[in-house]
Amino acid sequence: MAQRDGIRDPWGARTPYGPGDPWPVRVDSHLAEGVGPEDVERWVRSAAVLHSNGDGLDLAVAGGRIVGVRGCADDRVNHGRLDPKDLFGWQANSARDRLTTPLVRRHGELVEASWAEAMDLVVRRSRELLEEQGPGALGFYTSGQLFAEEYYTLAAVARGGIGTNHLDGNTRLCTATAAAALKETFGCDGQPASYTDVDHADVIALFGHNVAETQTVLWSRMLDRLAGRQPPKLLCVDPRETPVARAATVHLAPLPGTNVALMNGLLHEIIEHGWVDRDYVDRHTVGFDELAATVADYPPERVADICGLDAAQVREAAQLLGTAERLLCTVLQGFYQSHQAAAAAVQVNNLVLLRGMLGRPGAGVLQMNGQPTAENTRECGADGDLTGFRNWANDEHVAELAKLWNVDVSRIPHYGPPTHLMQMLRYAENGSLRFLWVSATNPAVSLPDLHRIRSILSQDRLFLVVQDAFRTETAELADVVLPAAIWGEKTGTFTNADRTVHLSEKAVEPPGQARADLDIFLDYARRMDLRDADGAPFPPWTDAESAFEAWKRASAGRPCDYSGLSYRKLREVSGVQWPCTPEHPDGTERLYSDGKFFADPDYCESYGRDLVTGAPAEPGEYRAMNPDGKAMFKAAGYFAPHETPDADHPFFLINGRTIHHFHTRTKTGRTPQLDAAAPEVWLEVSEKDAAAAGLTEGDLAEVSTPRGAVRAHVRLGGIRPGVLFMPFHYGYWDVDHAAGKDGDRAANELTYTDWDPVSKQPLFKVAAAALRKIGDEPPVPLRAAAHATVHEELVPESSR
Ligand SMILES: Nc1nc2c(c(=O)[nH]1)N[C@H]1C(S)=C(S)[C@@H](COP(=O)(O)OP(=O)(O)OC[C@H]3O[C@@H](n4cnc5c(=O)[nH]c(N)nc54)[C@H](O)[C@@H]3O)O[C@H]1N2
Ligand SMILES: Nc1nc2c(c(=O)[nH]1)N[C@H]1C(S)=C(S)[C@@H](COP(=O)(O)OP(=O)(O)OC[C@H]3O[C@@H](n4cnc5c(=O)[nH]c(N)nc54)[C@H](O)[C@@H]3O)O[C@H]1N2
Ligand SMILES: [Mo]
Repeated sequence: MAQRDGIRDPWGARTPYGPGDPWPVRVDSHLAEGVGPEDVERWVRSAAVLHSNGDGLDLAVAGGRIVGVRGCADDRVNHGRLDPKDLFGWQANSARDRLTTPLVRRHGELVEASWAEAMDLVVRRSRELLEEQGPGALGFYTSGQLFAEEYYTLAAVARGGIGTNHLDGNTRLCTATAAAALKETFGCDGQPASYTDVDHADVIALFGHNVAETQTVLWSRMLDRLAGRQPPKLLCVDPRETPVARAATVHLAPLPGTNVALMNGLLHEIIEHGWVDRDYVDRHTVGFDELAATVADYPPERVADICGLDAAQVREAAQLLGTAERLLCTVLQGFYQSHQAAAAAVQVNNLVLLRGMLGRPGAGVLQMNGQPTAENTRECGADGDLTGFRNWANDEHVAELAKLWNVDVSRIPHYGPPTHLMQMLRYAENGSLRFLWVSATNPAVSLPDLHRIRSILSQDRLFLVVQDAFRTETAELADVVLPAAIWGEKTGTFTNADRTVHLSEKAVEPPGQARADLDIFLDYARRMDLRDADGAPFPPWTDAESAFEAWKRASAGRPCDYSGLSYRKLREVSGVQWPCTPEHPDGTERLYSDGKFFADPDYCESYGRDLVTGAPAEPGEYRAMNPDGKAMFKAAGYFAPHETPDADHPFFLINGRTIHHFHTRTKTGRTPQLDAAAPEVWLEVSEKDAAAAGLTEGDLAEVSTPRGAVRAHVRLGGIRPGVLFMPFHYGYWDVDHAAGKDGDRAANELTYTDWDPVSKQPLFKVAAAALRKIGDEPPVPLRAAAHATVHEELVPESSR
């Protein structure tokens, strides 16, 4: 078992393979300094928690502590490999500043309290508000990082117990657009393709997806194909020169916010050249004529003009897509968080439908997830849909859920779609929402327009409960802070971006009085005395395994069917893809291989929305449009973003991730190797723009938008001129507050309050900004070895 230096060598050694061959095993591991394999007392099964890839791993335990990790050779996702964050990030579990007791606010200060005191406050405020204002005064904002059992419990508590419609996850910021795009095209959420499609594809197209830094093990799989015989060709669509762009056969760097125009141009060419699988389209889809009519207006010249590209590049990309035999497409935040998010993501679905690239090896679409358990938030109904991908607008689905929970159907709010987060914040801002319980997310850094977010969350009239493992920027604003056990300290299941379910087992005790989120939610339900229609305690389950059994029943017969799974089975097999039923006990590799969809009017999760206005379709309209439950082409014209560069703010500002950090760095900032690799925020500027602003590498610059100004050191290159990029990871927990630096470090000081009309996902990646040099300090050397290995790594010749 070799130790791997994931900083110096982010993707590890190549293990080349050819199309259709099995991806070779390569086991990565890292043990704490001074710990050898012989010192490990137990290996405990889990999977990676710092992205959505779902890499199977074992936690090494010695002396009651986690002392390392090892990839699982037999796991279907990673074949033993681990990502740099996973090799080191487990050290954050034993950070000295973990929360170990509840905190309550007294005379303006957060002070330690017992669980009984803290929960009494939470329950008292809940009851007062229920009595005074009703359930609509209470809101719950959860995560994409808990376990399925925990989301299912929270959904039952909020919708079936309290009866509020205000429950959403931070998946709203993350994969609401993935879910929306799948619902628009296939009538239901659920990932069509499988990671194994990488093994077979001859063209892989990545749309706004920097897989090399955000799902490094999946990128290793792609690199291994690129290094083997008959390598696939890559298309990369990203305004930056990411490692993916450098490996690509064709790299399109469109202006930010122009994805719909570009996609329409590509579809135009596909139709124009007859690269359409007519038989597939005729048999399995509706809506082709409308799509063809819309994209007819997007010839390559017009598209090139809108996107800032050459028409020849658009043609070249279209040819690559149009002549592929096994085309795999992936989509992520460059589409989901940009302008016309859902409309753009849907066009990628349209591409695979046009080409008949679905349900067979190497062909398909991965509308990616980001967080480790975002899929579960969606399935369990802890976001904008009802449990089990049920349709809130279908009375029979609501009745089915009421029966399952044995509660009156009127208890489950379904007068309109579940309230999305940005709307919940608006209710808090205007005072109708008075109680907000935030679990496993850090909105004071991760939401757009932070000045506004801080002012909403710090209002006196809002009772804010924060359930976290650390004293985050959000916890600082809370009335009650509840200390949570995290991954490695509790048991539960989680599902990755290609529907693979893993069991993550408790390896060590949580610190101090920290408790599993599941236990906290159930404790709240008992203290609130929530009951079902027969007066029995609700929810009736009591621990992780009984919650899982209940969730299996809730999922049975729905697309995300877990009924064939059990903890026992997940202990035997490292990763099983849903649907997994008694009839299909090994799970399901690809959806829709039989050309049948979850889109039947009586079964679908959603009746769809207008791609431009977001207006929901009526059940009757849907039935008339798609009576037989086929896949649906949906078209959208391009229109300009709401904020574009002008004389005062001449740049497009985008933001996103770097390989070494996870989100607001509560874990990776407390991991020595990762923190040292990327200790401070930076700004990526093209050489041309830097020269014009009198900036060189390492200079301190200020980037400003109408919302705020942030200071960062300049990194030159890697981005198209006119565009600036900043990582969004850096907040304020590790800056010296006395120095008065609050408000000038987080990228979200600069973003604005706006969201996609269809998915309601905030538009993080759209802003117009100004840039200037500040101070006369000598430049700070930034090109750390770690940065260089990621951004200057040579790419195999074969892939060019
Ligand atoms: N290292 C690391 N890995 C992670 C995470 C992390 O925090 N750190 N987080 C996980 C999570 S929750 C998520 S959601 C995923 C996100 O994974 P990705 O989506 O791959 O990451 P991002 O960096 O947010 O955005 C991807 C790319 O979108 C490009 N982009 C910006 N605007 C546009 C546009 O208008 N059009 C196009 N075509 N591209 C654009 C950016 O240049 C960027 O390279 O990563 C997961 N993995
Ligand atoms: N500008 C900009 N903003 C963005 C994005 C972007 O690309 N650009 N991306 C968006 C996306 S895709 C995402 S996913 C969000 C992420 O945004 P957040 O969800 O705010 O990010 P995290 O830092 O992961 O916050 C998770 C919190 O949960 C805690 N935690 C971890 N495990 C557990 C647990 O088991 N129980 C409990 N109770 N707590 C736990 C962690 O300590 C941490 O404080 O950011 C969004 N914001
Ligand atoms: Mo995300």
